[in-house]
Amino acid sequence: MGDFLAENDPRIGVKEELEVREPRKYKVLLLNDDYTTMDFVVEILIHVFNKSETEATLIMLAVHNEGKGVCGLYPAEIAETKVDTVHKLARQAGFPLKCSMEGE
Ligand code: NFA
Repeated sequence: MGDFLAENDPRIGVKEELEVREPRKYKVLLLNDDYTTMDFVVEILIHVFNKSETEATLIMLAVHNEGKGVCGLYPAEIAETKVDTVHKLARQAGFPLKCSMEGE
């Protein structure tokens, strides 16, 4: 009972090694439609997805031309909240804009 160094003393406790891992990320997508205005989509990309006006315009045009486009990669709960926020803002503005998420 005499000669343990404090930092290694098994009587004090084992130092646990907990691996820290990145959470799984999900793509959040915007879908094209014929009614939502280009300006509204750009505003969504700036305010919900934190894009610059230039980036927002490029993503909006990609969605317009290709049918869908990636707005960002987020952990599940954040991705779900972004999808809900887009649908709520679109509904309030009277646009049918759709947003979805897709696994990595
Ligand atoms: N296609 C829409 C228009 O021509 C613009 C749009 C872009 C809508 C991206 C939805 C997503 N007004």
